[in-house]
Amino acid sequence: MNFYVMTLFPEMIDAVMRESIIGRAVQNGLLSVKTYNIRDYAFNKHSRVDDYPYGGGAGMLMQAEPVWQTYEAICRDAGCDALPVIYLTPKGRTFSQDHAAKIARLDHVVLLCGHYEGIDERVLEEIVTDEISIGDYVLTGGEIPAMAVIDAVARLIPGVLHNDESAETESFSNGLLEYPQYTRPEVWHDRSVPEVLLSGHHANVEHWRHMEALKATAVRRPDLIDPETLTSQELEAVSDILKR
Ligand code: 6GU
Repeated sequence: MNFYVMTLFPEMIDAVMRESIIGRAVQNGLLSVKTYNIRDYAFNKHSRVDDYPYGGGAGMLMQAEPVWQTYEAICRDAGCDALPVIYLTPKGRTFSQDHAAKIARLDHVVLLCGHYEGIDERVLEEIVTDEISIGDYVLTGGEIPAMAVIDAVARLIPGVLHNDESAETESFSNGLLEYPQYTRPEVWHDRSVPEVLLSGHHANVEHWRHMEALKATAVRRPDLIDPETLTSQELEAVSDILKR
């Protein structure tokens, strides 16, 4: 899996991608994250990449040509005629686990980080294949969203997570939020670990975890639950919560 990030702040991405699980995966050759500074592809001697919007208004826009030249350089490096380009913008579709899974199947993907008030629409029309937002709030640029996308996709690539970090059992992989977890000591601040977890009865533990996950989801994210798909026992456990 090869990520190519078009940005005005490559150091931001490079620094984060060296750390932790993603850093280890890059070291192990399971993924690559290559940053391209759009300013390096400015076509004027002052390395300017922004200009005033036609029609007036506040703020500056990123010009089309440096973005285009950066994209062309990436295509040359990747040895491809064209590449999928995801533009990180608050106008995009909200990023989800499904979206991450689809991206994880690609060999190459370009992430375009906007800054200023936006990017000249014409280069977006020519190169962008998908637009992603990471939520309904506005950030100063697309770098943090790009890193969120890389992180969510990377952990789905086989080998990136070790067995004890498995992607399987966590929030969203089964459409539910995570069940509560406990480690030693057995009693802390007068709070005991739920009895069933000490029982050694694997099936009971699994059942308890499933019901806790379902209840947590009903309380926090009822929008993730379709009551039609629940068994009568599940429905009984959450119907009061869902009615609230
Ligand atoms: Cl992708 N970009 C910016 N600038 N702000 C955001 C965002 C993206 N997603 C949520 N807020």
